[in-house]
Amino acid sequence: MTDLPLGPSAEAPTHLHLVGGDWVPSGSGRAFESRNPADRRDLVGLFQAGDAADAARAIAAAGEALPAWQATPAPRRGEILYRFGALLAERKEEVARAMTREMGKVLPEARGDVQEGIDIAFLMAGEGRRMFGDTVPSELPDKWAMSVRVPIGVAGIVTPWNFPVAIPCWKMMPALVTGNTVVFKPATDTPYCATLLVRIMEEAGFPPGTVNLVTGSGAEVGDAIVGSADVDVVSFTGSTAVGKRIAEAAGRRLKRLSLELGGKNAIVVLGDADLELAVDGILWSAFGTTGQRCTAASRVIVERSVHDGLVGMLVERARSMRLGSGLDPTTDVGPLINETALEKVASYVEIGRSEGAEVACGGTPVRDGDLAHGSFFAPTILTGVRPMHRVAQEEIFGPVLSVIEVEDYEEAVAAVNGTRYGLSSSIFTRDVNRAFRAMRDFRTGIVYVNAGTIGAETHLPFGGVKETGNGHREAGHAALDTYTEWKAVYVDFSGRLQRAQIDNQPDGADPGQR
Ligand code: UN1
Repeated sequence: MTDLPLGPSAEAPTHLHLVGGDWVPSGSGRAFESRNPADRRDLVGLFQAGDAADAARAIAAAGEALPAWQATPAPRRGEILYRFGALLAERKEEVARAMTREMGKVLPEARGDVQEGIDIAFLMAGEGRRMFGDTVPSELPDKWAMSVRVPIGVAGIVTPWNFPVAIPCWKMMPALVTGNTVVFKPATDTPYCATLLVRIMEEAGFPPGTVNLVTGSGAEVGDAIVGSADVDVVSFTGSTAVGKRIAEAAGRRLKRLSLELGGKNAIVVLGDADLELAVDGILWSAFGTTGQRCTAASRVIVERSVHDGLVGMLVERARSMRLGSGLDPTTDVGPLINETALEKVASYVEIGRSEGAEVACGGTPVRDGDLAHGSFFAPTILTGVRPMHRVAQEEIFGPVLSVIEVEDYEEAVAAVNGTRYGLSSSIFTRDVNRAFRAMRDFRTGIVYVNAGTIGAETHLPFGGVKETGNGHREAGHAALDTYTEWKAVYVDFSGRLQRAQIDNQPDGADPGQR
């Protein structure tokens, strides 16, 4: 992100912040550009380089909107989510195309990203009429006991660029339906997608101040949101390093925090697997979204008996994958998000080589012809990787797949679990007993059998163990836990004082009176 003085641009529209229902410029007087990663000559737009004062104004607006929004019955709030889901469905193609242009993923995947936003909107709209609590018997006669979910307050939503619609929706939909108001800070690589999304939310009827948008850097806007005493819950998806910093800042204020962080996801291929199917699953998981998913497969752990055959098939298919603009229907793999990402990916290939891995295909940026103006990197397969090599341990977030050869299932499990992350994992086998063992043994928040590591559905909990997060889950009804407090309510209709744990015991007398 390079800051520019803010002024009208002949080249591209300038977009504003949404604060308390008004579209307003940043007080900073600065702007930043968003460009197409497939062709940097294409300027998508100019966006406000927000600062801490902008964040503070948005937080105040969210706070002001809170009482009315909390007082709105949850089913009514849900109806606005339904309208949003329906509008997003109507505008799916437009939003998907904007996403491909701004973020680079191929159009069918961009449509999938928008669809995930629609799905969570409808799922959470329904929560407006569920949001189950417990109604349980009291241990005392003539007494009622129940628990209800209550909103926490202002939610700070800090999102990455790799799912520019789905992830903000995963976070904002449960936050809003449960009665929180939102300050949304999207990644600086995808501010246009965020602006479109918020405009559609506005059109759906979210009242002024319930959703506020502030664009700008993590250092200025993100830190201001996380550090604010008036933000009650923060949800962040991004790197483990940034997540740890946020956890420290939020911890100082005992703030509710949901973190969705790195992954080093593995696909295990056993000797009895359907290899054609495994190859399809591996390529889709490793090179889909150019490897830029938290759930992407970056390791294949394969039994010796099928290692050479599998590698041969993978390399042949990977070599034939076409790089290009995601808007071109013949493209298999789009660009990386920016040049910094490309340099990081290239450096990991070198690290792999220096550790003794062999580059079986890819390994270099691609700058020929039409690709000269984008950040393209060839789908890369490294062989001869050992489980403790850096390329098998660290998140690369690009189209680099490490192949690890193992002797048997036990060695495969040790390799799957031998990283600091634990998001997604998969096994290809025809042996039902070993499939069930994998479901038990793989220490990840998501396990797939005979499918790749990507493609989670929005009505199941999404998240991981170890340094992938801090124990929260997104999506599914589990997402409600991030954005609500439990309130336990007791109603005594006996008309007399009843002491729990005392008056209902056989020796009901107070020990002090015995
Ligand atoms: C992410 O990469 O952070 O399961 C989210 C999947 C998608 C979501 C990925 N449904 O790959």
